[in-house]
Amino acid sequence: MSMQPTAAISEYVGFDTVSKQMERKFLKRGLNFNIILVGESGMGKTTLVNTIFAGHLVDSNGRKSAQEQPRKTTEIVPTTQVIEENGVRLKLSIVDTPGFGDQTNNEGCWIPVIKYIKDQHAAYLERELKPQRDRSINDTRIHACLYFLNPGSRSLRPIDIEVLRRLSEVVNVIPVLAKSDSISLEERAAIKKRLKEEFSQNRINFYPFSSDEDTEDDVIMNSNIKELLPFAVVGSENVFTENGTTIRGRRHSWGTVDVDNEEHCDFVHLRNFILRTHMYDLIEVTAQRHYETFRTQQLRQIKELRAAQAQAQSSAPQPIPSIMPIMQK
Ligand SMILES: Nc1nc2c(ncn2[C@@H]2O[C@H](COP(=O)(O)OP(=O)(O)OP(=O)(O)O)[C@@H](O)[C@H]2O)c(=O)[nH]1
Ligand SMILES: [Mg+2]
Repeated sequence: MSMQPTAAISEYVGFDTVSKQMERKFLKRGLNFNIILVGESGMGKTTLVNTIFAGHLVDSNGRKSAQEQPRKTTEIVPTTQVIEENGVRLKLSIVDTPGFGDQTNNEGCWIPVIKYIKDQHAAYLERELKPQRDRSINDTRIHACLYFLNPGSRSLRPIDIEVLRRLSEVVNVIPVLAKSDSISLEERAAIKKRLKEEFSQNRINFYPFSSDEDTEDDVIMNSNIKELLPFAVVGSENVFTENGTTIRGRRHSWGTVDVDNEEHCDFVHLRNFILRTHMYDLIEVTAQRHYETFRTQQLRQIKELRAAQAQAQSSAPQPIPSIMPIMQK
């Protein structure tokens, strides 16, 4: 009996499908993405976030329609909702904070915000250290912090410097120049330039950070982003028709600002940056840089505390235990 000639054996073994396999798992699990809004009162924080996620959100004050004006935010309120686009599930949390920087004494006004961010890290660490860990931990760590700068100040105020420094140590900060329709294009360019100089003079290091893993494309993309900072934004939930086209914008006596028009403001750039180009990186950098720093500090402190306790116990006379450590039931 003669053997059939074998067809050429393919060298393809198929591990390249791992990306599809990962995608399926990933889609099934969904994704947590958490944003915090920080800045002076009335700077349009609530409005901007409603503009970014237009139509997907019911805001923290329980407003259902965009026609109602946003109310003053008075406490740190996380709102979570699951939104879905083409089969991708996003569990989105927006943490709105009351405006600050408008009181005569702003000392310590950032404390609740920093505490909120660190509390989420602590909660994650606690769950991660549990002997029986949950298979997936509900991630409440903040992945991006939108910091609203008042266009009327024209430069960084001492309070901005203080808060930005502290925030950028614990979270990915994205600075925005709020209500950009209130200043002319020339003023906007001048203020942006000035703020950029002040960021660097005060060594405020914003996301995106450079990394060894960056490809040439990443380097170019990130330097374009840095060039745009702070994003000059306009927020609006009002949709109207003008000359036959539907516009989301703000009407002024001198004309209409279309938030989705790149010539009018950087809103589209900001939205694309957060959602379309950098969302996954924001999540990764939070875990690998900010959370890791927190985790290392905490574990070191626990170790030092234990060493100090052990030392105190060995030098002090041992007390006679009054009860047996394990009680019989
Ligand atoms: N001109 C202009 N007005 C805006 C813009 N964004 C919001 N506003 C208006 O500014 C007012 C305050 O907006 P909010 O979104 O409530 O501001 P906030 O920062 O959330 O304020 P607090 O919750 O008090 O901290 C509202 O009347 C908005 O319609 C903008 O980009 N340009
Ligand atoms: Mg608000």
